[in-house]
Amino acid sequence: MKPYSIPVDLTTWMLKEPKRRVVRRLSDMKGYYKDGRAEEAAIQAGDPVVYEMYEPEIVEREGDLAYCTTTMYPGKVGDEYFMTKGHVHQVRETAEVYFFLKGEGALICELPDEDVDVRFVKAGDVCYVPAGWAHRTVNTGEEELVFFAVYPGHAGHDYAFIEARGFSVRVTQAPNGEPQVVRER
Ligand code: M6P
Ligand code: ZN
Repeated sequence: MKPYSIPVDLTTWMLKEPKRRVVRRLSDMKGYYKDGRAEEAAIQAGDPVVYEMYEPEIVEREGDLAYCTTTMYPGKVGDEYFMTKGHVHQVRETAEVYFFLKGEGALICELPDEDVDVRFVKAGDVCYVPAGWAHRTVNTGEEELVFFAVYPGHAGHDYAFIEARGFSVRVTQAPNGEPQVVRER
């Protein structure tokens, strides 16, 4: 790999000409939301895009850094805000940095069987996800939530781990309209 630079659109924060664009619709994450009936109804009603990712380069080599921008759309399934699938890194000894660029939301981090941390974030916040912690982002706002993420190229995404056990908390809208953290177990 050689040094390079790429422009970012400072309004949308999209990376210009990404090599890979991944779009995740609700149907790509069946079973993730607590309210299965609301999930199925939303899929039947149009299957909304929940989030998309833009990667400038496909980086998998140890020593290099992978990075991408994620745009999460506003929305809910039942009272649960739109969220990412969430993952833990296949190589557990790898961390990640998030820089929130637009909107407001929550970052759920969980060290399996040990600890869980939910922090409410907004544009301008930088978050550090230490090695070994699973992570999921939630859009609690009424506009897009956009963030930039950087992590070791060889980290890998372990989704099966999250599919099997989920996170121990969910972020939902309380009756007063505010986001709240609800424990699952
Ligand atoms: C961030 C990074 C990416 C991740 C994306 C979406 O941009 O952590 O590695 O792919 O969020 O999250 P997920 O992979 O859990 O769907
Ligand atoms: Zn990650």
